[in-house]
Amino acid sequence: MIQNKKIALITGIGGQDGSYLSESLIERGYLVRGIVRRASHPNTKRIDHLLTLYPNDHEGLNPFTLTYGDLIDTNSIRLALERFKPDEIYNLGAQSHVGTSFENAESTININTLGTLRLLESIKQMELPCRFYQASSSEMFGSSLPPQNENTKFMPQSPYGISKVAAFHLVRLYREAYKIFACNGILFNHESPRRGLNFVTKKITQEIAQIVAGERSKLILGNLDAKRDWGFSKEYVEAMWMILQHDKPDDFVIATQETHTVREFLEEAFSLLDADYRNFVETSDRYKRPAEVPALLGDSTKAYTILKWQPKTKFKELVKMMLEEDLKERGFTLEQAKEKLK
Ligand code: NAP
Ligand code: F7E
Repeated sequence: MIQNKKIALITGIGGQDGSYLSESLIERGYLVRGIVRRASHPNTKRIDHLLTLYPNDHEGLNPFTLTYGDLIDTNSIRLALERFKPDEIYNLGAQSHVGTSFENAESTININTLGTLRLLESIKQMELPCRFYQASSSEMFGSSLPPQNENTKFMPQSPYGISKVAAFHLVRLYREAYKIFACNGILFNHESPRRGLNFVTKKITQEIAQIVAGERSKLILGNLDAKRDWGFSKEYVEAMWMILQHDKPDDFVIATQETHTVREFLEEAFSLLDADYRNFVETSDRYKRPAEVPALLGDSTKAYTILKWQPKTKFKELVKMMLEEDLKERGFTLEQAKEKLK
């Protein structure tokens, strides 16, 4: 705390959620501090607007400051904690792609599970009086039947899911054994125009925009029958903050309580352009996973009852927002895009 300003440290600050959370916390008057990995090419595209507003060349009361660090590097984590002395830590850093986790299982578990352990152990050893948020995931439920809530059994179906289950239990253990204010937000899929390019929603809306712009003719996808509960990232980061403001540390499911197949996402997106997805979409085994999570549908009654958190943006609005944004980037409105696909 500096002059009554709370300090929040975010890992994964350059990711989809990290960027929205940074904006939200700065608006609430926090001093936001972030850990980014050193990269050979800039990995801060989603937060460059904040770096322009608040240049990274001084610290003190600057609302936004970054430091290099890595969840696989304990020393870098310790240094960041010692330097910033955060009141709240949001652990959003992860190898977050489920498909990739089958091929990069070891690094996924190193970053997602051991990275969480490195943070918790540092907090414990340093006796840091902070609150800790862990980005847990609906992927932990795996093949458990929907609807899923805080009491549903974890049956993960990927190295990613397993990495998050182990991290979930570490958070619970450090809360109970060492009285650390550590919480799990079990968030169902959440998307936005800032979503990474190889997640299915963004892949669909971006590649439709490319078809409209004449840059490609087909969209090639994997399993179209998987069901997901898709919400809007900007609203989900509010839930993260609310979880840490609650008077006791606890775990919460965050979801829209609606589920749709990938096929329905395609149907909705193409119908906004008066087009039939079947004319533009092919499937390939290349994008299918060795094991799949068939259906996710969250029951977020606990978050609604205790935190009063509720999503506003539902499926249709989300599809439209993402498609419009990708079309806009290529200079098209929905109406102009319709003409192009005729
Ligand atoms: P994202 O866009 O993939 O962002 C992940 C961030 O983690 C990136 O900034 C990435 O940096 C960083 N990172 C990766 N490896 C790191 C390492 N070794 N050390 C430090 N930082 C590292 O993910 P997101 O969608 O914002 O999700 C945020 C968190 O919520 C993740 O933990 C994810 O697993 C979890 N989650 C997401 C969803 C969802 O639907 N979005 C649902 C449930 C849970 P680089 O740019 O350098 O790669
Ligand atoms: O896949 C199917 C795929 O990669 C959704 C992450 O944020 O949410 C996300 O994980 C579904 C799956 O997200 C393609 O098989 C079909 O059934 O967009 P996704 P995800 O795997 O649900 C959870 C909650 C997280 O925590 C994760 O970090 O779509 N699908 N065809 C495809 N998926 C991709 N990526 N690409 C395809 O071509």
